[in-house]
Amino acid sequence: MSSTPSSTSSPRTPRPISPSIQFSRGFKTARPLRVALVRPPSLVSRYAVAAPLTPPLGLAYLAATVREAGHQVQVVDGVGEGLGKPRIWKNSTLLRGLTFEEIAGRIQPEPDVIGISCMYSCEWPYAHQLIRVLKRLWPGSLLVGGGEHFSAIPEQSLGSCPELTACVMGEGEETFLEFLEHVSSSAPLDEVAGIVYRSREGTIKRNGSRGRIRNVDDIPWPAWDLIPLESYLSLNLGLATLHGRSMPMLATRGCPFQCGFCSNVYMWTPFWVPRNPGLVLDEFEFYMKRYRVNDIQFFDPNTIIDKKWILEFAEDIVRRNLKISWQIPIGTRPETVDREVARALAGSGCFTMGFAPESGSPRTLGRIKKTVNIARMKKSMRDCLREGLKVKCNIMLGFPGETHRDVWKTLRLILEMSWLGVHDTSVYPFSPYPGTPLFERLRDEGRLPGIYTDPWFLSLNYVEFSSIGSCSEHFNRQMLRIYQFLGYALFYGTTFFFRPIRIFRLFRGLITGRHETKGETILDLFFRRLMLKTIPTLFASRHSFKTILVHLFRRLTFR
Ligand code: B12
Ligand code: SF4
Repeated sequence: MSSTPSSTSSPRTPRPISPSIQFSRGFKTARPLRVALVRPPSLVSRYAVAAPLTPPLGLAYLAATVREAGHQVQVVDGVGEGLGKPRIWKNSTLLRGLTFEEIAGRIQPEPDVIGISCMYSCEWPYAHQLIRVLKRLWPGSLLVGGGEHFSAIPEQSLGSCPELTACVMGEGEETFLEFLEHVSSSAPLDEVAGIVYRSREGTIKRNGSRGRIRNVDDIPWPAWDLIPLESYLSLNLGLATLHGRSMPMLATRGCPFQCGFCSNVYMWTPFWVPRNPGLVLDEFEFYMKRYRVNDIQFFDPNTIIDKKWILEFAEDIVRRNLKISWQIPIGTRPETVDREVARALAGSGCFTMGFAPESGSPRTLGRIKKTVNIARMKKSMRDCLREGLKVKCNIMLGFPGETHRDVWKTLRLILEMSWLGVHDTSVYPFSPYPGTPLFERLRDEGRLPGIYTDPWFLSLNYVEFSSIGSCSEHFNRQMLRIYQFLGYALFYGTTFFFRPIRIFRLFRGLITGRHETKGETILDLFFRRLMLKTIPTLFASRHSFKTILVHLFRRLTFR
């Protein structure tokens, strides 16, 4: 499933895949370090309708590996430990989670290494300040960054943040472990593949890249016991449709495609590797007993690539007689999804499925290197709908070079999807995320005004209406907003007009708290936020729409 990109270590080109490095399960360090892993709070636009809060899967994986190697590890989940404490930061941004002081107060004294996770570039302005605060408190600790943001622009991160010692690029487990080994034995960092670091002389150095972990079944399961998972589970938080206590999991790693707006190839290389389906289910069965979960939400960027694999996975769920639901919320590719696969998915409890056509214009698809056949995708959607799956589609508008004609073709696709019976859509403006080929092109052409400033980073977040910019040369941001509005209006207008029963189902889902579609979940989260704003004391954000109705009823009936 993998292909090899050109081999040059320039930050602008995909990193080469070095020969397979065996993940050393059972490795024990001779000199354990005190390691604190920190996730900063979530930052989204204060106008975001609904931005999901999810458990930190990557950090949980990293913590498990570090702990298994014998280090003393602590995780401070700046989101999960501060749920229900939203505040406004820098006027336009909603900060959800712990403040600098609260995070610092939770770190056990004198850590040798503090690892900061930054998954989203829009969260960098806060993470940046947090690093400064932590370095001031513990000048002797080494601060290391990891996650998508640091992997995308490590030199920029180190250059703008002198308190940072190194950035780990890409998949973190092996690289971070090797980094810790070098720190504990005071060995030179130039030997650690996969990092960019500040040398003793103060210069920023990029080491050679590291291959992806091949034997993924050996990676220790996420250390959820170090993370306040119950806070997320009890509030039914996650990225998928609310369906009870849902566990975030990975069935595969990476993606073999190279879309121009996605950082996959820089972060993961175009190498897709599935786990053994039986071991994925063993892990889930463990969670069922340990955390009383009933639903899996896969965080994989591309779960369904191999037909044999997905059929085996679905059959195994049936064979084990697991009474669970599961979801594939991130946009899937259509190649493997046919009627047989859709039937197997539905028969094994899968109930939601995301597709990502992104655009209805073949010209745009070519320009963004989204090698997808729209006719094939519509067929896959139809197969899923016929088997009773709830289908969501992701659309993007405003790509560089996109014309009005391209957008109209996309709007037509949106209408067709609604006509087919697709349940939900998202229509997002294109954002040039660091680490993506389109970002690099726009940056090199000088078309990203205010690049690397805090407002620029903050604008790269959930539907930031106030600062949405159009990267198309053919229409401006006002027009982009109109198109975006049109996209939603066409989709939901047509859906509710031709399928009015869905309006009833929507309200039923909101009232019962057991959702069938992503739209219900988004509205639920929206109501929670609205209530929090209007009647904050009564309605902490932890209450679901159903709980709010019960509260209201009790108040009205003086109970
Ligand atoms: C699932 C997902 C989500 C989920 C939740 C993800 C989560 N874990 O919390 C949801 C739906 C919430 C989400 C939201 C958004 N997402 Co998203 N998401 C993903 C996706 C598909 C998978 C992430 C994942 O769990 N991977 C699996 C785990 C194991 O990997 P990992 O988290 O990266 O962790 C590994 C390494 O990063 C590293 N690591 C991580 N932390 C640390 C820390 C240290 C110290 C070290 C050493 C290493 C390290 O080690 C880990 C183990 O190997 C990625 C794409 C991808 N391929 O990864 C996009 C991705 C991360 N998302 C992206 C974006 C842009 C967003 C949004 C901003 C979109 C928007 N328009 O608003 C929002 C964020 C808003 C917000 N502030 O909350 C971009 C980020 C690009 C960027 N530079 O900002 C990505 C890369 C997709 C893309 N377009 O290229 N997302
Ligand atoms: S957008 Fe999806 S299909 Fe394209 S490279 Fe990224 S993860 Fe793969």
